[in-house]
Amino acid sequence: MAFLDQAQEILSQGFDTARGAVSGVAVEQLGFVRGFVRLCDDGWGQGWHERNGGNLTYRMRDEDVAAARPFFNPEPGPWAPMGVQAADLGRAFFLTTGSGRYMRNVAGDPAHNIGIVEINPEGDAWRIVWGLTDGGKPTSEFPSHFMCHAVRMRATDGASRVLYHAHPNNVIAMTFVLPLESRTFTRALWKAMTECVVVFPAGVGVVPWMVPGGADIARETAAMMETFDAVIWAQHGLFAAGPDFDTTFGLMHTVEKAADIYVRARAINGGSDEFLNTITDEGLRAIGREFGIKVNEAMLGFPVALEND
Ligand code: 2HA
Ligand code: ZN
Repeated sequence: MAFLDQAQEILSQGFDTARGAVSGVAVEQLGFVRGFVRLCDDGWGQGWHERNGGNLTYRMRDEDVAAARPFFNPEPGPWAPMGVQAADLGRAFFLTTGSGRYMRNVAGDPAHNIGIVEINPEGDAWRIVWGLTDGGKPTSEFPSHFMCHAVRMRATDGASRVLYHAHPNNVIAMTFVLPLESRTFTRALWKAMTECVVVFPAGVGVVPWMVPGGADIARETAAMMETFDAVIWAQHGLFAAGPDFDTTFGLMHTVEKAADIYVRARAINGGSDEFLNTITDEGLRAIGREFGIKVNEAMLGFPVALEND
């Protein structure tokens, strides 16, 4: 009997090991996981993810869940309360980077550095069903991601699925010198590069400096995401939302590139923001008309005709 017990134990350990090995490889091959991993690697390549900086989440489609489910852990982890709630994300599944894990390491070992969490029916707790091996947990910014997902999902009729947080240098540098207002940042960025108004026609939100990682910054950021799909955190970084990995990475990239140009233009202008040449508000409106895009009028000055009234 003892021999049989031992044999059974060895067999089941063998199954678990084999299952674990196959699961890692199999989940990694799924399209949404490959897109997620590529974004992490691209962000690292851009220099936006020092040490464990930055994080990424993806709200999975039903078909993503169905494809990954055969490889879920035999026993899900325990429920962990989030300190925030969004009832319409109850029972959703997210792919997420891990707390304290490095973007630099994601491509080399996805199962260790990222994982899939399931949300409880009430929408206020997660549990790990795949990945984040060796005691990992979802990103410390999961509450902010979660609340922003809820808002962007509603604002886009379900289209928004990706939430990306990074620490790009020039966006952060701008938060040292400009008033921390959405309108000021939006105008500076729109006028830094012609296509910005097409890429983020609503503008960018700005959240003043706050302690990261908690429910307070999650609520502030989510409130901004009612209007904007890009929100700057002063002295910290940027949050970007989008329907897929390309669009979301592209948004992060475009905002940071515009910030880079703005910072350079000010530097070669002796630090002043009084530029000799700039894009006018009428120019921004004209781009909107030409590209069939609704530009957020609240960010623009009065039309010339009104100003002269
Ligand atoms: O993951 O970026 O904001 C580390 C962070 C926290
Ligand atoms: Zn951060």
